Amino acid sequence: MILVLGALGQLGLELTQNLRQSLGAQAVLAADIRTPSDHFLAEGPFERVDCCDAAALEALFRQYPIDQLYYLPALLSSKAEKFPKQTVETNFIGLFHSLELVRKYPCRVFYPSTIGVFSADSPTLDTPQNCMMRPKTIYGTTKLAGELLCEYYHHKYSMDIRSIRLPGVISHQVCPQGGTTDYAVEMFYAAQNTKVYTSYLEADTTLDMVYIDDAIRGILQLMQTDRCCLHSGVVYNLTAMQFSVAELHAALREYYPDFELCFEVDPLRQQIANSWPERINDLWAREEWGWNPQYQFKDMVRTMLFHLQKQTHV
Ligand code: AKB
Repeated sequence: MILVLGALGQLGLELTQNLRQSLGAQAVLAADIRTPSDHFLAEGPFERVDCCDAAALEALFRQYPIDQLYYLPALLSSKAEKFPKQTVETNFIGLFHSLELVRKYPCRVFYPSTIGVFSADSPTLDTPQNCMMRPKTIYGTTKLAGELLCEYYHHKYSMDIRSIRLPGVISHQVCPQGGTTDYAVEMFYAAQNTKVYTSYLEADTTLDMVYIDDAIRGILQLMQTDRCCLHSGVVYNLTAMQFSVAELHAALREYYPDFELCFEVDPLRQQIANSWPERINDLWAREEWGWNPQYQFKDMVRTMLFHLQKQTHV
């Protein structure tokens, strides 16, 4: 059975749905600290659990025959700055408890990392897998520490742990919350509804992004790869597209010509964005497990608008 911790988040919801479609609803145990909708509850097994509660997590491992764990709970970059203690607990301590349990109840583990592990000291373009990484945010710090913890358990106890450094994820089912790349999703909703968006990032800020379907496909592809092909070890850079705030606005104006963009730059989020790379190098993911995104910028814009229009007409 697969355990998805953090199943109600932006990645968790779509990952759970995707796994349930291919393996059957009963094969995937969704868990989250939040309360699910009745609709979600009806779709398959769910347990309410705090990822920082080691005893509650152990009860799940005792009760269910778990052979894969997706550890998805996280506070994202900008919210993390406001809640550093909760960030350390969720992004790192919960992971530590989970890895300790996996020593006892062996299973394959996925841990999402982020482009936030890089910093202003890292190369901005073509950022290699291994380079100078000195994040100045609590988000980047906990995620980099999480990566190192995964590598430690992998090397020390031969545990099968896999991780991807995700860029901003663009999706339409669950809005991301508390991130720096969230503006991209917010802008789609604004283009469709209010026809005006006030950006907290400057017009020329360019960041790495991926469309949700590609992100989920990548995660599942990595999890299904034979361990012997993963020469680099545990963590992989991944990217699909790069665009600036102004470029997304221009693309949306092709569909909504009266869509306006204003600015009220948030110094905190701008500083975070400035410290992240514009395009990371994901050659190892392409070579070792066949990463190949299907959505480029224009495909992503078209697909997002298609889904959002469908939601409006339901
Ligand atoms: C964030 O903006 O904090 C996240 C991320 C890139 O890790 N979306």
